[in-house]
Amino acid sequence: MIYQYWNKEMETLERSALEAYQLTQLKAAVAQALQTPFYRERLAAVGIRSDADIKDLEDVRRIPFTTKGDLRTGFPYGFLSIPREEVVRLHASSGTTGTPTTIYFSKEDIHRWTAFVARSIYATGCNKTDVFQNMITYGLFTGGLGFHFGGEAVGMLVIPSGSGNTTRQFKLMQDFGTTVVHATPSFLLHVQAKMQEEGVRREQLKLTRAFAGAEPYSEDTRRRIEELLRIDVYNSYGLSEMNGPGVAFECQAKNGLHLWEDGYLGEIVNPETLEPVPDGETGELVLTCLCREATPILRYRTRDLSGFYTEPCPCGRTHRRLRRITGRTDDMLIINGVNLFPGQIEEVIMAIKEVGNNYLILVEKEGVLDRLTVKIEVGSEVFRDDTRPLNALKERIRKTLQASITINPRVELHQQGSLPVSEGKARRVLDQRPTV
Ligand code: DLL
Repeated sequence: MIYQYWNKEMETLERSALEAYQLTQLKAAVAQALQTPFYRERLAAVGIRSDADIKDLEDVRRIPFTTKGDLRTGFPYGFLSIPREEVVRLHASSGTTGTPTTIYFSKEDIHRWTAFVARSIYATGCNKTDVFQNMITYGLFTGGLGFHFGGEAVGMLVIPSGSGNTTRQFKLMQDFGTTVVHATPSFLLHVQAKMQEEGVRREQLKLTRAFAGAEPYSEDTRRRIEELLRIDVYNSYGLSEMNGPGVAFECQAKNGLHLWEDGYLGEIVNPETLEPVPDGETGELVLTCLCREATPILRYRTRDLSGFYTEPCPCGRTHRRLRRITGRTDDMLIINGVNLFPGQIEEVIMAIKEVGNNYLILVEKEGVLDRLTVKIEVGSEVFRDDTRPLNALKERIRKTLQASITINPRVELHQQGSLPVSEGKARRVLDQRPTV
């Protein structure tokens, strides 16, 4: 395999030089943060009054963590560290769980972010001969414009199709010979199911690759999309607080996501003790933005669970790789006292070949007990007059799930296309238990 690099020098920089660069950037980020009242107070409390108080990379651990709650208290302009007139764009989180959080960008911030997205796209083997259909929400969400700018920087022809409207997406793919798409994995699965339904043949499309991210998905889901659509799927990770997409991305080796460490300083901590975990172990990812002046964010608790691979990547990049993010610390469900991550269910069911492309997890209260129901789409061939195969499949899924999650779920099988589909991030869990 011939690997291509957008910025070979930086992507393959020796670790010691990379860490020296990180230190310079960390000092700059701290200096910038000290421009905001929030960080001035937070940092003063631990004796950091100037960037000179940061002497080596280990000093990052002296900095207090920043949480989503902190960012909310600063809404709208509390974290802005440059004059308002220097700000050229804002992005915001959806705010479905409370006050939205806003990130501001200067011109230079947009350039730097764009370069990280371009680097990510290029690492998957794309170039200016590609036609790129960006099937993700544009607007305040970072996924649309982030990939749009990155795609243009690579020189690809970018089709800003946005999410939804599947029939129109097929038309665009056929008319313009789309080779690369970007979407959430759940939308890609929906696209594939619709393709079948509408009789669009794979041969009519020129697709080779997809970038899939913005929500967790399992390795089996990746494999499923790759097999059904006959494309390569690259995992793409990012979050609004760290600009958006382009934080960590898979290269052509497809074995973990390179965290672009010249832009983002990553730590893995135990979510309870907040102490670093031993090398390679799983914990909560904490990120410091090293590439933005308008909204400095230090040691942000992402809530995402991951860990670093310890062995080097065959592509030659020196930036460490994160393992697939399978869930968030705040995703965890407690069902009759047993801890369960929705990702564990996806891992089991997506490995069963009869299972279709969509599912929903329902949690209810039945008397004093919690009741877990997994609603799963399956192909129409299973729904026949003779219900024995359907019941047998249902029982097989139930048993496989129970063996893995140790909770006995109720399993419901539904016709392909009948469960709700989200155009943005999938909502996989419906927790209808009364809040106490
Ligand atoms: O989802 C940014 C993005 C856009 C990433 C397009 C990739 C592609 P937020 O809306 O702030 O930003 O959501 C960030 O989504 O903390 C994770 O919990 C989750 N997430 C994002 N990418 C992945 C992924 C964008 N590849 C939150 N795997 C993050 C698992 C992901 N979870």
